[in-house]
Parts: sequence; structure tokens; C-alpha cells
Amino acid sequence: MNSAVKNEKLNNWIKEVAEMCQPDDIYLCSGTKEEYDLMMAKLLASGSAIPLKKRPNSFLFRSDPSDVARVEDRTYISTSSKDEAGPTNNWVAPAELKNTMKGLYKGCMKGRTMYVIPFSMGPIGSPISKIGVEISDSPYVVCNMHTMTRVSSKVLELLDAGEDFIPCLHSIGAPLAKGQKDVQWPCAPIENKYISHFPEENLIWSYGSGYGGNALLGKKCLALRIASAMAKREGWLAEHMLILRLTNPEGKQYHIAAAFPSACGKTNLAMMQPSIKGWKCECIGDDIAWMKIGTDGRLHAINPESGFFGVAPGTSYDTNPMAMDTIKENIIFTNCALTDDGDVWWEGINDAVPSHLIDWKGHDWTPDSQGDAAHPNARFTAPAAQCPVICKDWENPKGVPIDIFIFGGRRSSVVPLVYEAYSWDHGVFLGATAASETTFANIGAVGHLRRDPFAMKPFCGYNMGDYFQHWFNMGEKLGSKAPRIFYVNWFRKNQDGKYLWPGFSDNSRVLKWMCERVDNKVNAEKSPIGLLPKEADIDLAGLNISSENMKELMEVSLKEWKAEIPDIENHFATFGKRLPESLKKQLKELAARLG
Ligand code: GTP
Ligand code: SPV
Ligand code: MN
Repeated sequence: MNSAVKNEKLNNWIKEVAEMCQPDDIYLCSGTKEEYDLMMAKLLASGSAIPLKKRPNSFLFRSDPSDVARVEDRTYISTSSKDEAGPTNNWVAPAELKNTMKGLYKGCMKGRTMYVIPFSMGPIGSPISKIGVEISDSPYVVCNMHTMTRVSSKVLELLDAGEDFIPCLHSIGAPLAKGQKDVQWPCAPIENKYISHFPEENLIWSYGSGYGGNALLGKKCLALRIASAMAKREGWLAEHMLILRLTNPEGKQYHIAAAFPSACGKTNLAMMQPSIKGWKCECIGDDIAWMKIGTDGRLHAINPESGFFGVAPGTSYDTNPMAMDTIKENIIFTNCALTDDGDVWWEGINDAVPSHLIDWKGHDWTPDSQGDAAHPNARFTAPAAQCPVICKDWENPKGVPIDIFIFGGRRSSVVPLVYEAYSWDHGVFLGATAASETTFANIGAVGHLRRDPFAMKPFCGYNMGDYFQHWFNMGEKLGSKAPRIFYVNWFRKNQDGKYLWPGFSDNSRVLKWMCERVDNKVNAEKSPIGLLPKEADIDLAGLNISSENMKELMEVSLKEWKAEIPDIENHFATFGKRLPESLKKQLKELAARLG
């Protein structure tokens, strides 16, 4: 190893893993630019990284076609009893899972270097931050972790001084025999992939995938699955939420945290530039929020990450100009298409479709080719600090006080553009019953409706029935200082399958209504599902949208909503005794209001 570690737990763990995985080398990371360049040079030499002429210090990677997204079917919450993991998680007993995985880990780093990556989620040294150490055999993971988390020798100093850490073990699961040539994207077959969490001992073991949340273990594994379990124990919240600051023309600030399922618009809303005059939006985080009750009794949010792992397809100067300006340099692109002049391309980046590209699989592509040029879950890894509208308080260890929570999802029908919860408890019901059409962000069927409570179904590290109760408890603690709760659907379609709402910067119109509700400037219309905006209260100035479209967007069909009830009942039934009484009460009240 290139330098010494004084933290005994870390030292022992490194030894233990090295004995099991048998790497050729061990490298302790310090997070410097030189280190990043060294890793990238290695990836260039092996042919894994493709330099992009058009973007300084930026590189394209092509994954194995079998390793393009998170694998929820292979993701485990391994608690001592199955009941603790609950009905939304896969479960195997810790001893059995560890035994299986030890078999896979044995010798799995042969022919490779084992990287030890000390990182901080949240500003280094802040009392709300958590330290993790990822061990990985992938230099691609090292580079991505540099951007997505705070990898630093300062973290090592904290560890040397005795601070604790969350061990995150990762292997791509592709040992190299002597003289064996490496492939562009080494990984294990799907049946050998395991993304395992042991929340009772704050431990993560991941094997077989090099992609996104399967491999960058600070993100979903630590900051959501392990952190949600810690948050439950310690009385705070770890959520799949963007954080933004909205400032009205009078200069009043509002902080909004919004939970949408994967690939349902968090990055876009986080960087949105309002189309309404005088309003300003700044980004604090685009995927994860850690929230604690402050000394003022309010809920304060920080973004534990330091980068964006954003969906590329659909990102353009029309839809998300701030993301486009963020990704001009120092970017890792994964599974995007390559243009002949050395730039990246994806569906929706602009109107001009090039006559020739190399697609995400490395094949020639023309507009006549079958299939997308970029994979639908192609991503960019970008430093948050490069975002032109990053909020000056994005690294403030105190966080920002949340005024508004938003839940939502992708629903082509039934759910109106926006409505407000009657109360905190009703808001928890809206979160608990949130449903969305599935996307390419998970390997599996796309486009089918599933309940994805709080956009946390794949990310809750314990029994979700208890998670619902935790939300009720937080509401009780917050009392009158609790954020107001809203539900949105940017994705309602008309009969021709066209989106009814323009979305993106025009979503500011909906946020404005929410702020006016918070300030008691406008009344709302009672409906069976919640409070709806009065027709004139959504600011449509300068927007060319017909009143029929608005009507269709806002429609609440009693028939359609009554049909949701049995589905919610089935959803709730899966939690058995762990379902909070308050949710049963809310469901009864909804059914009664629907008549
Ligand atoms: P994860 O990173 O997977 O958690 O996704 P995310 O929630 O950050 O989703 P993102 O903002 O990357 O959006 C995913 C896709 O939805 C992109 O193709 C966007 O163009 C599209 N999208 C985002 N916002 C809107 C919107 O307001 N309207 C419409 N029609 N599409 C949107
Ligand atoms: C998501 O799927 O919600 C993501 C991408 O943010 S990943 O990091 O792969 O989980
Ligand atoms: Mn996400």
C-alpha cells in the first residue's frame, strides 16, 4: 500500500478484504486531481475511457450491455429477521448472504488493484456528515467517487484521529488470470450480482456491477438505505429528494424538497429556471436530502453529495440549460453516443440528429438504425460546484429550512397537475400512496404502474411500515413548523399520448402557487383528493396553453379515483401489522370523500 493508516478498524478491514479478494496491489486514495488524472490515464490506456475532443477533461465510457442500471431484484436488506426488512425489500439472512458473497469475493480482485477510497457524505468535519470508506477494484468507480462524494486525505486524518466510518465493499467481480486481457467494462453476470446492506451493523457489500448506484456506494447504498435506517434510530430523515431555493420578486426565500422516483424529474426541477418574471431558483441538491430538526424547531436539509449523476437523454438547452452549462468540462459520460467530431450525443439533446454516430454499444449508428443511439439511462457525472445556479448555501453545514415538500411521479392519467394535502397526516398518506410508471433507471419492465412510496421503494433500508410511522412521528415533533405538503404530476397525457403540461421551466408556475398557499395569499378548492388551485391562481402569463388542456390537466375523475382505492388497499395490506393506524384512517376518509 502507498501509505499507512492509523485507524485500527480500517486497518483490520483493509487486511481482511485483501486476504479475501487477493488483489495484486493496494492503493490508498487521497482525492487529489493528480490521482484522478492517474486513474483516468489508466482507463485511457486500457481503452475503457474515450477522450472527448469537444469537452475539456471529459471522457465517455460504454458499459457492458447487461450492466446499464440499478438492479433492484439483486438488492438486499439483510437484517436479522425478514420482518425488519419488510415487504418492499429482498431479504436473505445475514449469515447466509455473507457466506454466499464471501464465496464470490474469494480471489475476485486477482490481477487488479484494490482501491481504498475514504469519503465524506456532507461537508468534511461537519457534525451532520457521515464518513464512508469504499474498497473497490474499479478505477472508474474511483473517478466517479471523486466527483460524487468528498474523497480526501482530510477524511483519512479524521479516521486516524479515531472517527468511525461505514465500510462499503465493492468488486466488479471480474478477476484477471495471468496474461488475460481485460475487457472494456468488466462485470459479473446478473445472477452473481449482489447489492447487499446490513443496516444493523452499518455495512455495505456490493458485487458484480460497475454501474451507478450499484457501484458508487456513497449514493443509494450509504446515503439512502443505510442512512434511512440510522435516521429512523436517531430521529431524522434521509430522503430521495432534490433541494432547491426559490426566491420571489420581493426577495422572500422558500426552500423546497421534492421526492420523485428515479428518472422522474428531480435533476430538472432542482436546476429549473423559472419562466415567470422576477422569480429565481437555485440548486442545493438533485437526488438526496438529509434533514434534521434544528434549534429553531424547523426541518433543515443538506445535500450529502458533491456531484450530479444525471440522466442524459432529454437534457438540452430547452429543457435543462443549467445542466447543459454544468457539463461542459470535467465530466464522465456513461453510455452516451459519440459524434464523429468527438462530442457526446443523446436523444433529445437538440433537434439536429447527426447522420452518423457511434452508439452506446460502440456500433455505427445512423438515423435509420434500430434502437436508441444513447442508452435511455445514459448518465453524466458532474461536479455540483460547476452548476451555474448552485446556491451559495449548498455546503452550509446548517442546511436550509424546508418550507415545502413535494411528492409526485409519472402518471399519464388520473393524477392532476398539482394538489395540496389537507394536513401533515394527509401529506404522509400522499407520500405513502405515491405511484409512478417505471423507467429505465432500474433493470426490469418499463412503463408499468407501481406504488413507490415517497420515491423510496428501492431505497428504504428497513420495514417501510415503520418508515411511514417515522414520518408521522416527525410531523408530531415539528408541529406547526412542519413543511406544507403537495403532490404533482408533470406527466399527464391527452388521448393522443401528448404531454398536457409543458413542464420544465413552466413548473415554476406550480411552485409559485405553492408559495402563495404557504403565505396564505390564495384560497384553494376542496376536492375529495385534496386542495386544488382555483382556476385563476396558477399564473399562466405568457404561456400558450388552452383552457381545455388546463381543464384536462386538473381533472379529478371520481370514477378513476374510486378505482385507485382497491389498489391502495392491496398496497397497504402488504405491510400487515406494521401499517400505521393513521394511514388506515386517511384511506377511510378519502373513500368517504369520494362517496
Ligand atoms: P434520477 O437521477 O434517476 O433519480 O432521476 P431524476 O428524478 O433526477 O430525473 P431527471 O430530472 O433526470 O429527469 C428524467 C427524465 O424526465 C428526463 O428525460 C427529463 O427530460 C424528463 N423530465 C424531467 N422533468 C420533466 C417535465 O417537467 N416534463 C416532462 N415532460 N419531462 C420531464
Ligand atoms: C436513481 O436511480 O434514482 C439514480 C441513479 O439516481 S443511481 O445512482 O444509479 O441509483
Ligand atoms: Mn435518484
